[in-house]
Amino acid sequence: MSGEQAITLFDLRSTLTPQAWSLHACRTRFVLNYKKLPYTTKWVAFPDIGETLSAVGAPPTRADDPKYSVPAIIDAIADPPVVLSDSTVIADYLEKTYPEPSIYPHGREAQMKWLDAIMDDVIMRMAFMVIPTTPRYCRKLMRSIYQHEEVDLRYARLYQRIVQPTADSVTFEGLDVKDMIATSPKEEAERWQALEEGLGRLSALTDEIEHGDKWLFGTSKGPGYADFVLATTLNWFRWVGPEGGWERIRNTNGGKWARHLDHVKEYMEVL
Ligand SMILES: N[C@@H](CCC(=O)N[C@@H](CS)C(=O)NCC(=O)O)C(=O)O
Repeated sequence: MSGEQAITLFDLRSTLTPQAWSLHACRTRFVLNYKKLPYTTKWVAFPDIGETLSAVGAPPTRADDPKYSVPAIIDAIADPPVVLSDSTVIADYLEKTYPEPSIYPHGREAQMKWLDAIMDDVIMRMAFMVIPTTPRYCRKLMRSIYQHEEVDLRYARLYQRIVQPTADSVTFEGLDVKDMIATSPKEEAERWQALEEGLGRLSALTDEIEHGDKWLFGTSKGPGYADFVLATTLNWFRWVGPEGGWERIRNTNGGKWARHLDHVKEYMEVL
């Protein structure tokens, strides 16, 4: 299949190997890999997301600035090509257009309900540890990409809300990032406890699902979309979360989370 008949996935550029780490874009990559769709990744630096995506006609994902986010895709297999953004919109489109194998075993509604549980029990709890540490990490990454002053300034302006986490305007999912930074060992311990409780609750939820031996939200035939969302979440924590954080949780709940990341490896190729 020629390059023109492939899908382009817009993802965040980084100095990691492989580069992929975006919580949301990795969801799309899992779906593309699982459905064996031909694709290439276009790596976009965080400050260039808006300019790059508006230029290709990707729909904005937010009403207010910053209006654009990754993932976005251009499906050039379709005629005319289809340009989309937002991980859930893209997942629905890929499922409808390329139905086999399905990412929605147990039905879309069930997968979305489990996605909400992952959000409440894991993402929001991890966010208190990842978001406050990511700015430092992003800045280091970006400095190594951008050398000259002009771009560094541009980056600083665009990233104000995350590179200066003490600024009043910094929010994540409606939370002020400065309130997310633990200010005492007691608070730090409470964050860990909240995450461990959340993981415990999610673990109990997965035990209620008839999912076969391998997948937590799928069937004996294959994974479900929530398996991919959980995997991107665990990887996010592992790659850009607090130092030693993954080691602390990987073997909780009977080693379920470490096993899960082993299982998804086959769909983690970065093309
Ligand atoms: N609702 C969107 C959210 C995507 C999102 O927040 N992506 C982040 C990277 S993980 C992003 O591009 N952020 C750019 C920004 O906030 O300026 C989705 O599900 O795709």
